[in-house]
Amino acid sequence: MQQFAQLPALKRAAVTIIAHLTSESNTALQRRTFRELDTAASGEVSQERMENFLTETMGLRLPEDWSDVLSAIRSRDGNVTYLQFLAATIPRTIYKNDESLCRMAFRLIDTKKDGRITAEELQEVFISGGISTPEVIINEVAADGAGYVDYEGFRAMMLNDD
Ligand SMILES: [Ca+2]
Repeated sequence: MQQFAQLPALKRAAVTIIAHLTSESNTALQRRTFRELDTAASGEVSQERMENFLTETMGLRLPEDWSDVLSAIRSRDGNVTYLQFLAATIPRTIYKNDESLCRMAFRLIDTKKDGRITAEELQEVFISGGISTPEVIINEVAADGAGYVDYEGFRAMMLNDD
């Protein structure tokens, strides 16, 4: 989860899409963990519940940048949904080893189907997520001054471990 918060925003968005697309057999452990967390079966868990689970049940120490981690995965009301949890905990090998998932995610964001993801498209696709700085997000990944991310750049971003 700590690593998830440090990913470029475009990659976090792509991983969230991939978490949606990947088969359930790939995410059985995550599903089980979330079910343990979500005792009310409401599909989301509170920040407090998440913290208690990690520290008391799992015996972990919260990372120093825990507030960054949380702001990367929680929704506006402060809760963490299953999809957000899944995106933050999905093993990288799932999309590293299965390029078709990367292609699907790229195509979903490239709404004009011209092989380039632009700030405008990012805004369109994630309008509900309230992306306020699509240009910044694109330029974080795009080649200098290009203003878009092509599939090659997208794939490289997904394979990059930073
Ligand atoms: Ca496009």
